[in-house]
Amino acid sequence: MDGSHAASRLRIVLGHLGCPSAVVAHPTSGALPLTSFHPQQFQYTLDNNVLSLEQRKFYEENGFLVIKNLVSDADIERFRNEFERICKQEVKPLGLSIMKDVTIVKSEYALSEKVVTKIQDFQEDEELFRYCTLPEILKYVECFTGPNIMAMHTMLINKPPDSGKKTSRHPLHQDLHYFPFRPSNGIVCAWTAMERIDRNNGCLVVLPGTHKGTLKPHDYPQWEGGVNIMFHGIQDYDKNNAHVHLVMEKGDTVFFHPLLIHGSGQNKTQGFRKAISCHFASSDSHYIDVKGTSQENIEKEIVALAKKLHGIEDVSLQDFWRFRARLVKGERTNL
Ligand SMILES: O=C(O)CCC(=O)C(=O)O
Repeated sequence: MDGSHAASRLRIVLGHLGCPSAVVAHPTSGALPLTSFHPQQFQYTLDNNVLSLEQRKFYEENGFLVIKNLVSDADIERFRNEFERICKQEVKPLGLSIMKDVTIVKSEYALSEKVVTKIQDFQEDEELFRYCTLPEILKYVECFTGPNIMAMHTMLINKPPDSGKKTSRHPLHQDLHYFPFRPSNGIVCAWTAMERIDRNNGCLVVLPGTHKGTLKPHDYPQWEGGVNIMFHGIQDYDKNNAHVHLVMEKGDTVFFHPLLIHGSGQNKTQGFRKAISCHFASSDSHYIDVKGTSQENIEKEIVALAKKLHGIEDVSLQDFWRFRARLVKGERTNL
């Protein structure tokens, strides 16, 4: 089936449904050594005078960069308010996915902030989508994607207090596993802490330098307490690689490469730990067919879910991404 046709059909089907689908640190640039870096080898960042040389070297070497205090309190307050409105179903943005923790997914609890662990695909929610268009975010994104920027994947993560089963953890993974577009160096995630986030409430943990490796096979981890839907993890990685816990204050934003191995810990507090994020890609990127690759398992899962929830058939992973993708700067040249 022609991709753009499938994507527009998906849009129509979700339009008919008209409701959310019930699916389911701070190390600063100075904190890690820059020993093995050679200036002539810039391959993960572009020339545009936004990053200092030190920041650029840091990203090249480590695959992530934290920018302190980037998003204002006022904007974060607006994102919080909109998240509450979505949870109360006062607004029902088209295409939005609402996820619940595996320990409560089958319970009768009415939708509320205490039940929703993540919302994804808020591209049709004007208020939340503002995050993806903030000039202060795009200024940094452009250092990795270049001037033609697509917002590909949006999330607001509301990590719940752990029930004791450790299901609030996010297993170590590489985001590229979910993406059928390349090149990987033209993709970057912006992830903003909506409050102070540390090891107590489940901060991000990153394995510096792993963006230089390849995409590894992912699958559900064998966790006793259960695993959340789509939380695939890497089966095999170098356990000796340094693990860095990103302690971040409200408004701090980390930009990271889609091959960087990362995850997040348990939320041991009684609060709901919030972060907002978007994966951006250069619109000059291209889609790939993931059949026959390690990404085939995630394609099958997403396609099966679409069939189960919306009765949609004949869609590929690419169709979902075409449906989500929005131009936020420059020209839509390809994606
Ligand atoms: O915010 C988190 O806990 C981690 C989110 C994450 O890594 C993801 O959803 O891919």
